[in-house]
Amino acid sequence: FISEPKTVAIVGCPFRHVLSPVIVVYRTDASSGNVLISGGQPRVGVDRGPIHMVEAGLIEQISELGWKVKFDGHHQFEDVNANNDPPIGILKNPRLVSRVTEAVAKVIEGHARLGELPVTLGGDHSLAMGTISGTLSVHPEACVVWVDAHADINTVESTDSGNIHGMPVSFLLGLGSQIPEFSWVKPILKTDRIVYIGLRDVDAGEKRILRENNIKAFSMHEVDKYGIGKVVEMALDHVNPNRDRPIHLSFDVDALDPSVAPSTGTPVRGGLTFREGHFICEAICETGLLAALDLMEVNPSLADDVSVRQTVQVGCSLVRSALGETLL
Ligand code: B3U
Ligand code: MN
Ligand code: MN
Repeated sequence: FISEPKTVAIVGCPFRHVLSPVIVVYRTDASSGNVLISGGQPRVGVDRGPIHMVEAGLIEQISELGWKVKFDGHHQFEDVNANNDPPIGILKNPRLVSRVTEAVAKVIEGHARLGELPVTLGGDHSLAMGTISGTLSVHPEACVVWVDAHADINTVESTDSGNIHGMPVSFLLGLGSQIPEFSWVKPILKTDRIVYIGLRDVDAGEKRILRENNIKAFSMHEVDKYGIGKVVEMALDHVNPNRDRPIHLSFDVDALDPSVAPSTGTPVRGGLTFREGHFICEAICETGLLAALDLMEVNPSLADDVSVRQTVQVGCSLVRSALGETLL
């Protein structure tokens, strides 16, 4: 399904619908003595992660691996007015997220139809609603490998945060009550066509959803128990038993341990090592079935320069591993 000359299309999505952990200011209330926490307002808009990755030389690096690379600039989202977008229930910026992800879905679909391999740089993981919709509209038989600290499978009913980056999988599966603003998202993903690797911060409601729908997940516990090699093999045996389905790899950089990828919105300790993360990408590359790749949640807006550089470098090297870079 990837045509000759083998072409990667870089889809830069510098979009974030909510700036997760905001700079927190602690002060003490004079009368009560209580510590008050005042965060900045969640801000909506640009995320420079994808811009950093391209500036770090990602396009050239992919070319050196023998790919033809298409990149005509990052997607522009600033025309969307976040102020006209009141919450629906507690979902934050629902119209904005819907418009952005629908646009991304069309872009990914276009590249997939041309036989190109779309590599989407995010940006927050709500974007995967778009990328996976795009992939599945061209390759309905495709499967999804979702690498993340989080399951991102909250429904409209189960979400506590209202952050849509914690929900894209439920939208793709058609779980939970449907909201008209997202009617373009078709429930085209089947519960046995997605598998998780790296989970360690899963909400109680999400655990129930995973269990009730029999969705296969390899948490960090299984990575520790079996080793990453066995986990990837078991994951692929589940979603791709005959190794004949196209694979959409959606990689949230927060799957890696924060010591490896510190510059991300919701770091969770106890994550994948540098090598475990790369092994997943290398092993999926070796199948020859990679049809689309997301590298999400690189977030330079909070961390210091050293952490940003480290995370951007790791992001680029994960992409290279998925596209054929080998150690020997
Ligand atoms: N499960 C929580 C936290 C979370 C999910 N994804 C991220 N954070 N990045 C939620 O908000 O749904
Ligand atoms: Mn995620
Ligand atoms: Mn995550």
